[in-house]
Amino acid sequence: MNNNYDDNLQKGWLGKLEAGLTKSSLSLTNSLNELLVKKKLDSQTLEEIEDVLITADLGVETARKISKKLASTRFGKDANPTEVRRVVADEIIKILSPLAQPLSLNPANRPHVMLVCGVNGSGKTTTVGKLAHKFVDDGKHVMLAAGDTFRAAATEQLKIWGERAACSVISKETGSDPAGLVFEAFQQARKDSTDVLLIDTAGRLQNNLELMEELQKIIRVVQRFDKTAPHSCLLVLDATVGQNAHSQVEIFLRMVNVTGLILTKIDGSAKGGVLVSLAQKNGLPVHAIGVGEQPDDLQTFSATDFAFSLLDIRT
Ligand SMILES: Nc1nc2c(ncn2[C@@H]2O[C@H](COP(=O)(O)OP(=O)(O)O)[C@@H](O)[C@H]2O)c(=O)[nH]1
Ligand SMILES: [Mg+2]
Repeated sequence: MNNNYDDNLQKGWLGKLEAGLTKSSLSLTNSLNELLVKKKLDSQTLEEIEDVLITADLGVETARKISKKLASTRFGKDANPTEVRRVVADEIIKILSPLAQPLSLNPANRPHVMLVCGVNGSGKTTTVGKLAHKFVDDGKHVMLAAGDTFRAAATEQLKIWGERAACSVISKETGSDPAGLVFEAFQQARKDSTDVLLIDTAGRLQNNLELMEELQKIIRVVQRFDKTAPHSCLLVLDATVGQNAHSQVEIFLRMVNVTGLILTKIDGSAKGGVLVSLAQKNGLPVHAIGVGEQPDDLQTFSATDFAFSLLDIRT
């Protein structure tokens, strides 16, 4: 009974992941399938495969690696699209597996502080809401800090997520100092024996310096209570921006000590492959991916599920 339930749950997840990655998968697999009709794996075909992989945002390095692998194992043979897709998937799994690390809470942290950052519209507030749901479901006592005091709508949006997840939201009027708000939130969290404090932030990238100062001030404030905080510093990236995600990672790495990534909007993106080049380049853990706007549309990241869905491989 339990196994069936787990199986169904697993199928549900996979179905969502596959559906989410449909756009990315279609463009990649169609290009590969079309390219490989009646072809031998010669130098020209390998180069063309490389181009397709680069176009799918997998990155130049990964594309080269895959074409080398194909050259060393299948050179001169008929290009079987299914086999090629399998080789691509296996390479992606190799790259992503070490980075697929679920987000974990350390119970020694009272509370465990998660700072969530990223540019405007990347999905920070939504991700904070989804994480709140997940932790509440796990029986944790969760508190949210509405650190994006720049936009009134952001606070309202977080309050709605807080209500849905039945956890408290600490907020202040628009324009308040986010660090002051976080100070109050931390005090309250300690009083309430909160397990996890999730801090939403603003993402005004048009003013890098201000944003950096704001984030660093928030960090200084939490470190007054706990030198080891924030225990997680999550960078939220929108998968639809493709290669732009690289510059966002660079910018945020200069501002804060990013401990892991969450990639959102995989469901609306044809550029899900960018996750592979991001991983290859930065070696940052990938904790979860967003596949929709509902509370349970945040999946723990699995390299194999991701690669098989992206290459449309069914087991
Ligand atoms: N389809 C889809 N939409 C998402 C996902 N995550 C966030 N969104 C939507 O993206 C928009 C911006 O999200 P928001 O959380 O407000 O971004 P923020 O500015 O970084 O806080 C909202 O309309 C969200 O509903 C996701 O994984 N999939
Ligand atoms: Mg927001």
